[in-house]
Amino acid sequence: MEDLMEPIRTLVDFKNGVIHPDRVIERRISDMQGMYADDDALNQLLSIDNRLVYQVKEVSIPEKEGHIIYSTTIIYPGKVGKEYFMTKGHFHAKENTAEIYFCLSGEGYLLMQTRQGKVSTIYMQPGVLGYIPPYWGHRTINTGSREFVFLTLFPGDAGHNYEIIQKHGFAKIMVEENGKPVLKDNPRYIPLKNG
Ligand code: S6P
Ligand code: ZN
Repeated sequence: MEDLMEPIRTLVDFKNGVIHPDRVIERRISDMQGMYADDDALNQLLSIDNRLVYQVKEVSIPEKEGHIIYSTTIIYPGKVGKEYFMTKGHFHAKENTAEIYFCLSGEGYLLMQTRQGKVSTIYMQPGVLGYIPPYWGHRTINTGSREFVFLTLFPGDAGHNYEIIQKHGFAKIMVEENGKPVLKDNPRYIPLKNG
């Protein structure tokens, strides 16, 4: 019983996410360089204000097999050019691990992609649970006019691999056209050679 841990009670607010997080990760426009199709639009925004794009509120859970890590993400409303504010996106380092996203408020899309470039999306609104099976890279996009807030749960030993998305991007991007979100081919996408 050397690993016996005390149970944890966490208060989660539907608008603000985890109320007393152990750690808050902030991603601003400057952290998102190279991730949007329109570099000029990003640099222009950056010259005005290095706005907060999203925040992850984490609870300290051991990053070990057997545990379930949970956190909430808030993506603020906004766009870089025509592209909506979004997370960086990643694969899990241990790729055969799944994840659950549960929308608490706002709206947006869960964009998923395999190494082979197969794409899938789930429209998220309060009450929608999105299941990300093993082997799917994932990113979330706020297509609404308010904060998009969701809870995530994933295996303790999943880990994160940001490199693939940073180098190759997602095959699709979500842009606003005539006031509506539209999924388009990403001009910056570089397919992986061997999947
Ligand atoms: C972790 C999970 C989420 C994201 C968060 C931010 O496996 O998928 O908690 O970390 O939504 O996204 P990203 O891509 O910057 O980690
Ligand atoms: Zn994940």
